[in-house]
Amino acid sequence: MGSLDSYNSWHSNWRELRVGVIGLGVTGFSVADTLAELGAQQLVVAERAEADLLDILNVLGVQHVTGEAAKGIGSSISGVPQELIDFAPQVIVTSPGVRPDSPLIQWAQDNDIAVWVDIDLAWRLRDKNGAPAAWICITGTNGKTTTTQLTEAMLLAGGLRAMACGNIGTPILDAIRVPDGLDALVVELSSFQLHYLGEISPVSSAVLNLADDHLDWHGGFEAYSATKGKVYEQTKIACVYNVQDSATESLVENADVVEGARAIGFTLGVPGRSMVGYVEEFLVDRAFIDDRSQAVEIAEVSDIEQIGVVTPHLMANEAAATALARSVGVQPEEIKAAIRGFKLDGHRIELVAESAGVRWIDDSKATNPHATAASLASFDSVVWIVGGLLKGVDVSPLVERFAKKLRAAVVIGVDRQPVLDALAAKAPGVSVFQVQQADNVMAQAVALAGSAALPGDTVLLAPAAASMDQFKDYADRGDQFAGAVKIWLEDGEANNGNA
Ligand code: UMA
Repeated sequence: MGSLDSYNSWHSNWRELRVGVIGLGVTGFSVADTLAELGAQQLVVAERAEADLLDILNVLGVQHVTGEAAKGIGSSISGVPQELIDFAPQVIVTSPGVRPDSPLIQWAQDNDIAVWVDIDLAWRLRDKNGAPAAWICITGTNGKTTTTQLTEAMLLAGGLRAMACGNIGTPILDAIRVPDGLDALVVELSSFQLHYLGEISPVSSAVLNLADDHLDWHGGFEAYSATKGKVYEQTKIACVYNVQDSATESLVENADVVEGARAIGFTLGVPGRSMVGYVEEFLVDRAFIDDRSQAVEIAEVSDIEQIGVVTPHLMANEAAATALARSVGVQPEEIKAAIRGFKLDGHRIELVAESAGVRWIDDSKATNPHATAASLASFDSVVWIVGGLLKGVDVSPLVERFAKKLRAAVVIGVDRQPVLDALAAKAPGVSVFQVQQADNVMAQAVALAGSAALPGDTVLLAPAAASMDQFKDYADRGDQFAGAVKIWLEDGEANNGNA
């Protein structure tokens, strides 16, 4: 491993390094493209790969093993392609979605081959344009993307050349390679990326909250939570934690940080010293001011209202982003301007339609029970569209907690039985409908939900599960919901007109 220490700069001699790149999705492609630019020797291994990406690799002269050949059937080590074994890489850069128990990762570990993710590579390459950008790293079970976008907006309002990247969708190596460089990277990190991550040293970092998610991948909550805590390691200025979620504070306490780094809390309540929080209708900072017996006003809740439904988790995300932005010197009025101009992405408690006293809300982004809980808590009487890939998470506590709010539940998804069992056990009085056919899932779900809803109800798509069993991704699930709602309402009006 020692020999890898010399690869610590964009300007190192990468030509001598042999790298195995695993996966050819968003991450794998950015890694291969970067390594080609650096002149490193590389072999890309990916079970699934899009033809146009392979065409580009061919143009770049990058070797690759894909499809069936990538499965390593019949090679000297089962599951590892012979080409990779023969290539004898010094380091593997894996895509985050590759499971740690996969044969390739096991083989690398058994043979003392270092395993990096793109974030490790990016850290080593951060001096491409001279002085490296400040890294602000954000993780948590929910709210990562919104908080990352908010932080980016606040930094931009503060005049910093900032870019959101990482799990949010723009691979970090694209941010590293922005011509002329950046002042700050706002890096959303998933638990998968953190699992593989080695040592980096962010300026500031945050764990927004911790709840069950991806338990099958990590092998349990303890491992998942410890993985999230890695984000605080070697932080230089501010470790931002959630005052209402003490597990996040414990992660800060257990982290090895750079001397002088401070623990900064964010809260929905009145902030203590070294916290950002709310006093009546004001978002205030009691952390980054000279006299911490005072508080400085950042914004009013009415500024947040223009973004959309003011849910507790949106307020929490605002407070967390404010703490991160303040930690790098963004001024209160700049933060306020960023909040006032901010737009949420789609599929996050998005009002799709309102008709006959029924609100139709798309929260397809709620892919785990924690996110769905935030959603269910925001409405009174709900027809709930639920289900999908559960990822090893138990939905019973969620059903139990919100049973009283449910008018009805419409169950979608392939993993249907655990959801049906939870509803039967924890919400016995609630009408439950199942989408039976595998095609046109959302049209059926919307029709069932629409028939069950009464004036004053909210039909809420907040599935507490991932979408890939029946949809392309959560965005596709949300788009199909919105489309089906439109058609169902139009048909309903047509039918009423005919009557
Ligand atoms: N592959 C294999 N074997 C495997 C798994 C994957 O060969 O066992 C290969 C396939 O060739 C496939 C490629 O790896 O083409 C896909 O890699 P990936 O699943 O790691 O996905 P990427 O396209 O590289 O996207 C990843 C993140 N995806 C995951 O972690 C699953 C994206 O987050 C992220 O935006 C992107 O890197 C850039 O950093 C998405 C996500 O769903 C949005 N994240 C999860 C979440 O937020 O809950 C963690």
